[in-house]
Amino acid sequence: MISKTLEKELNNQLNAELYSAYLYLSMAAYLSQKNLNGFSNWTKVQFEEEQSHANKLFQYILDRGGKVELKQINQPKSEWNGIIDIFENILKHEQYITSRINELVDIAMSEKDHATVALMQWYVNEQVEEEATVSDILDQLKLIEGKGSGLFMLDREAKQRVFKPIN
Ligand code: OFO
Repeated sequence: MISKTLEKELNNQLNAELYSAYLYLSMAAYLSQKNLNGFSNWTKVQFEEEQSHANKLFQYILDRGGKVELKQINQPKSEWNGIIDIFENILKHEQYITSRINELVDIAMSEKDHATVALMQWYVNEQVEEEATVSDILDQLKLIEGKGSGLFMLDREAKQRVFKPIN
């Protein structure tokens, strides 16, 4: 059984992951409208990843005898100022998610809830990977000033991304 505090925080994180999914889906639509179909694919794959992050929490709360409470998902933005703005926003968002995950680890540790600490460790590692990937893409986009043949190449590369189910 998880504590009421952790149950609430895990439900909040479930909501945050669903919001992340929603945000990436909104970005996928915007990028498709801008004919950046590779990056649209990239954010659409991220949308799927975020859903799987949410699902992992959903299952964990249930496995620990907790109650899943689905809250309202905030409306994401639908307009950005081009591809660099998109990736700057992604990086900022993922840094925010990382800070939330770290807080959850702190709470789980203070409660000596080892199972939740172990679960959250998976998210800690995932955030390191996400932030690194997004920083790399952002650096490359800045290098080519988000335009021209460089953008065409990066967009083509982004089209190769495929969703890999997590365990
Ligand atoms: Fe769930 O990792 Fe991004 O937000």
